[in-house]
Amino acid sequence: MARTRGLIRENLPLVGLVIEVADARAPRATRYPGLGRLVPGRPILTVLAKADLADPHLTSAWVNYLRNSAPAGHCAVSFDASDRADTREIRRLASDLSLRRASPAGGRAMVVGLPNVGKSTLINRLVGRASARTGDRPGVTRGKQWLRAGGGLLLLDLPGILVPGRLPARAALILALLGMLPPSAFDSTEVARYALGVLAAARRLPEGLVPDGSDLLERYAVERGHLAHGGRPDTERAAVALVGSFRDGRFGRLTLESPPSGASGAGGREGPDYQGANAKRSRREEGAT
Ligand SMILES: Nc1nc2c(ncn2[C@@H]2O[C@H](COP(=O)(O)OP(=O)(O)OP(=O)(O)O)[C@@H](O)[C@H]2O)c(=O)[nH]1
Ligand SMILES: [Mg+2]
Repeated sequence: MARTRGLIRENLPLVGLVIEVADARAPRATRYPGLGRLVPGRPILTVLAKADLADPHLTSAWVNYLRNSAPAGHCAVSFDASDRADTREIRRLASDLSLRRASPAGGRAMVVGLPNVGKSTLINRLVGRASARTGDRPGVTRGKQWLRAGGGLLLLDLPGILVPGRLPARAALILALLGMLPPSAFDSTEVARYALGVLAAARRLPEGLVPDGSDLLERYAVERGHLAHGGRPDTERAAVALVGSFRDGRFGRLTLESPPSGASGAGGREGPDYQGANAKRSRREEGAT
């Protein structure tokens, strides 16, 4: 959304800190790539939200990686909206970092990130009540809104920013799977097939579904009773159901991307980057990364 980039530029002089929200399940694909250039001269606190849905070991590895690789003065932290200790820690960090700037920008922070990543939810936790509207679809916040978070902290809630241009195929699949793209922007059967590839690699396929080379989505549709006329598997309906279950964490805590190798993680564990069914094509389309 070009309009959100305009709002960020316009309001930058008013804040001492930028709080960047990304999804702990895919901290690479869900960060806005040009953020540093968009907010020059401001520290960035990267918050890996929805940590309750992500693999905790990989979340620690990502936080370590981001802390070690970020420019001085920046910071990274994970966030589970149901964990009060996480909220307290972010409130403390945000106050400290934003107050490094003199008033009036000191003590003020803007919260930025892709649509549906959890910006307004984070703000509501920091504020201590449901002041900003939230919802499980992209595009809930439409205008800007300042909210007082206590401890002298003032927060700016903004609509989501969209990555400009065409996304690499794998990033698009991840964003679609995590609910950060409007349903009109992707083919749900393609996204469901990617999700099934992830679940197969993680050995988390729904019970009764064995990866034997045949079409997993068709068999999932049959198993779940998603049938069209004539008893054919209704892969569209099955795909929507599967993607919904994945987003709700019903297949367990899963992270889709690991930090670059060599990054120190808790316990030294590195998870696979799930390439899903489109592995070869995606890598080719993304080019050397
Ligand atoms: N499980 C879980 N869900 C979360 C968490 N944080 C946010 N959500 C859910 O994610 C969805 C999106 O949250 P919002 O706070 O509305 O996201 P947003 O970034 O403000 O979205 P837009 O305003 O549409 O750009 C909502 O359904 C939230 O309940 C979290 O820590 N854990
Ligand atoms: Mg919002």
